[in-house]
Amino acid sequence: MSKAYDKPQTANQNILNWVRQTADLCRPDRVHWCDGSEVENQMLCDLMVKSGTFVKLNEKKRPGSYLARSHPSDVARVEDRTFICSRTKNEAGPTNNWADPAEMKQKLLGMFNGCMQGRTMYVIPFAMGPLDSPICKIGVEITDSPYVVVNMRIMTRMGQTVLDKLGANGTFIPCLHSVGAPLSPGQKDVSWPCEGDPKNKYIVHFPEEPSIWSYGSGYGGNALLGKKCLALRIASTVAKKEGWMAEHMLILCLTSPQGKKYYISAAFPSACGKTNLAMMQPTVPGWKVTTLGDDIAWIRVGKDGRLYAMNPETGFFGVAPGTSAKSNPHALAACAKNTIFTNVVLTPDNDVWWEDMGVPAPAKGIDWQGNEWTPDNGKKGAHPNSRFTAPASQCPVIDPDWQNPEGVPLSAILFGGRRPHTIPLVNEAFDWEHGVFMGSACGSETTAAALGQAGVMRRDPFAMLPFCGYNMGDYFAHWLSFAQRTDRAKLPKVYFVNWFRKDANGRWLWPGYGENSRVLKWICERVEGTGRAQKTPIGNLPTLEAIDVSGLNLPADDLPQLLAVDTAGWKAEVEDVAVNYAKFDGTLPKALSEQLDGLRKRLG
Ligand code: SAT
Ligand code: MN
Repeated sequence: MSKAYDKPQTANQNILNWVRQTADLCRPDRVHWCDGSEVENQMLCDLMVKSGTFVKLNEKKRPGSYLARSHPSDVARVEDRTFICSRTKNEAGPTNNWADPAEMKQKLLGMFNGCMQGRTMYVIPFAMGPLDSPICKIGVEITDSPYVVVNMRIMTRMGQTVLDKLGANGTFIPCLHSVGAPLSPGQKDVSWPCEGDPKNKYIVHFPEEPSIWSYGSGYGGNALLGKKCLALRIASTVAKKEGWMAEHMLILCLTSPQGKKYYISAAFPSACGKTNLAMMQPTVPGWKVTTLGDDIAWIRVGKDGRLYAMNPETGFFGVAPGTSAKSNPHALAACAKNTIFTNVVLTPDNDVWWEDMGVPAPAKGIDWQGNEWTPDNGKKGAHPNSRFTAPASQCPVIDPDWQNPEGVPLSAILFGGRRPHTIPLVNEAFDWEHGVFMGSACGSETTAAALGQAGVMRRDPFAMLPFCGYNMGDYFAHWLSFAQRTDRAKLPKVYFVNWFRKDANGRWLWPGYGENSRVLKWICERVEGTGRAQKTPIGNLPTLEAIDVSGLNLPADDLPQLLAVDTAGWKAEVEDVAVNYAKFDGTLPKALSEQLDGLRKRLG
């Protein structure tokens, strides 16, 4: 390790003290302060190639890019090992794992004691949001994983510029991470060190402090602490206090043939197509989509009373399988260089491949577990939650305002999920309260983004079930409060969309991807007051002629099915939402139980 980087370039006593205390606790062999430079990045990548964590990809085909393979037990977020340690259980609410903060801290102090022996401790100063944004938040992640450092460099603004911004007196959110695999003297390291026992993994949030402690996993949202831990769980608690919102949403700009811009944010659960929608290539002639973010939006009331959304991240941590020239050409372009791939197939020419990439599988390759693989061996080559970490700046349709410190004014907010039945293609809320009801009633089939069974329908309000850092009943109330925080007429219109409908035989009813622009076009027309809709018991649905399906060759029956009100299905939906609402006994806002009753009555 180059000595030149070991000297902290900061006079901030809070950071210096915390780093010293943490080094005393974790007892690493070395401490490295990350400056975020190109030289440092290259040094770490070379180090990981040497240690076997990284495979350098073909420099001609995939410049500056690497492949990592995780331990088979460490492939996704661990929701059952994620804790919100607020003062009381009630503050964490019925949807979070809670543990007493003092007891949890004691337990963690024991686990972190000596946990970095034989390793280097990296200090990563990082910012979520442009440094000059009024809601920019600064964190410092301490980690023993160089893989985390190079990923954080893509996903956040990281390094010396952040220390400079903090100055001597600035405050930051401490984020402590360890893979939980100390090395005894002479012990040989493995390519993906982590805690082997799933029950010893801990992703812990202390919202009072605030601080984050993560132990045992090196993967994604468990380890890149700026993302779900800080920018969603902790930020949601800060946002509640400060009067803004931290949401699991993409942000896109749709430009009409007349050149008018409509900014739209959309909340879908993990691995339900946020990245694809954020970068979509519209099939409707004359319309254009540009991308501002694919996962997280921080939203606040702007000076003009409209809601402004800002992406706190600088990269995409996207699901690889299914990403193809058809589904998302711009994501493919974004990961053409300077990208880290995790758990995909290595091809014989040292490039990457995954299922449904839209190119033929290599005759043989190395699968995500490091074994020889052929397309006919009956196993998936890439893990279903394999990922690419790519700089947002490399997306060919990145929006010119994606780093605007003020964010962009929202015309519409979308909610959605994977729902094979009942939920129509698109449904417009009657008003803000009905829109908040729609968000609170979100459900989706589970995906491989979290450990556990995929394909099971669960309620995932606002796509925030795994990410809300406090009592979700209070979170619903916070959403409702925006009707009082600004002039209602300035609030974005709210929609529920569902690209995942199937017919009785399991056939997809809607082609999705770029064709979703047809739905977005209708939404813009509604914003303008020109789009046609009919009032139904569940919301304002487009009339059959209102969605532009020219050139689509949709079977005649499909659009009517996609836009029908399935009364029996909706009655079952209402009762299922009621079961979920019952969890929030005491904190469920009255406005939402009234919404549910209203819907029940309208369905007859
Ligand atoms: O949480 S991750 O960043 O690993 C991915 C996701 O679930 O959205
Ligand atoms: Mn996500």
